[in-house]
Amino acid sequence: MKQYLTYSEEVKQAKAAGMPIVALESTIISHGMPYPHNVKTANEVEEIIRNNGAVPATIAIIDGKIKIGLSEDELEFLAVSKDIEKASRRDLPYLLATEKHGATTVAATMICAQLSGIEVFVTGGLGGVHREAEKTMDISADLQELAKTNVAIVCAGAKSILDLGLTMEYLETQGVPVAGYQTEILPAFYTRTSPYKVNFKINSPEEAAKLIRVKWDLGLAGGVVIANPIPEGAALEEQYIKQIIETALIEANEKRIKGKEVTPFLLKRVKELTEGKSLEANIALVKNNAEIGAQIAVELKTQDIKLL
Ligand code: PSU
Ligand code: MN
Repeated sequence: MKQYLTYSEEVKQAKAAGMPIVALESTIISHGMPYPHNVKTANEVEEIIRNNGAVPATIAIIDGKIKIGLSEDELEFLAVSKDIEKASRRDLPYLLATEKHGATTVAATMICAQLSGIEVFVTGGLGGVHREAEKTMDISADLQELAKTNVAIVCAGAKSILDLGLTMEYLETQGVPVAGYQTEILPAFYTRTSPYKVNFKINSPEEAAKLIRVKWDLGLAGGVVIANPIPEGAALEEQYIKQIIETALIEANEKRIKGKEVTPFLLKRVKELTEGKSLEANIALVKNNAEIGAQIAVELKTQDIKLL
C-alpha cells in the first residue's frame, strides 16, 4: 500500500503530531470550476481549514501516485492541465498502473482519505441518483462509497440536477445517515432548502463528531453525510435555478451526454446560463463547508483525547 501514497510535508507533520486533518477532493478543481477560480478557491479553502485549527489535505493522483496534500504548483497543475482524468473508484487502479494523472471524485477521495487515516472530508456537493436513473442506471459511485468507506463528508447537500428523493432513498437503503447542520431540511446546493427532510438535525461540531464516532465505534462501516446549507446571502432563488437546471438537463439529453461526462457538463452549462452566479454560489458554499468541516475534525480529536 505505502508505495502508492505520497504525503505533502505539511500533512506528514500533521499526522506525526496527531493533528486534525481534513481531506479535500480535486474533481471540483479540474472538472467542477473554470480556471482561475478553481485554483484560487482551492487555496482559499485550504487556508480556511488552517484558520479553523485543522490541516488541509487536497487529494489527487499525479504521475500515478496518490498525493495526500498538494503543493501550490501541484494545485496549479490540476487547475490548468487538460490532461487530468476524472477519477472515481473504478479509475484508481488504471491511473496508478499507467502512471497517469487523476482528479479524485467524492468516492475516490474517500478511498484515499481512508487509506491515509483521514476521517473528515469537505466538498461542495455529493454525486447521487440522476433523474431518470430508472432508464439510464446513472447512479454516482459516491453513494456506494458512502455505504462502505469510513469517512464523514461535509457538503451542501446534493444538486437538483439529481433526483434528490431517490438519492435519499438510496442512502437510507445503504444505512448512511444524512444529518442536517442546524437544519431539518435537506439543502439542495444552490438553495438552503428542498422538498426533502434530512434524517437528523445536529446543532454543532460537537454533535456531529459524536454521531460520527458512535457510528464507527459500533462497527458500522460507511460514511456520514453532514449537510450544511449554503450561507443565506449566497443562495440562489429557487425558481430561477430550477428553470436553469431544467434547461441544462434537456440539453444534456439532446447532446446524448453519458457516463462521467454528465455532471461536469451540467455544472458548466448551469454556470453559463446563470452568467457565473452558480459559480459564486458554489465557491461560497465550499468555503462555508470548510469552516464547519475543520471544526468537526478538531472536535473528533478533542473527544478522542478526553477518552484517553
Ligand atoms: N458536484 C459539484 N461539483 C463537483 C462534483 C459534484 O457540485 O465537482 C463532482 C464530485 O467530485 C462528485 C462527482 O464526486 O462530481 C460526481 O460525479 P458522478 O456523478 O459522475 O459520479
Ligand atoms: Mn454518473
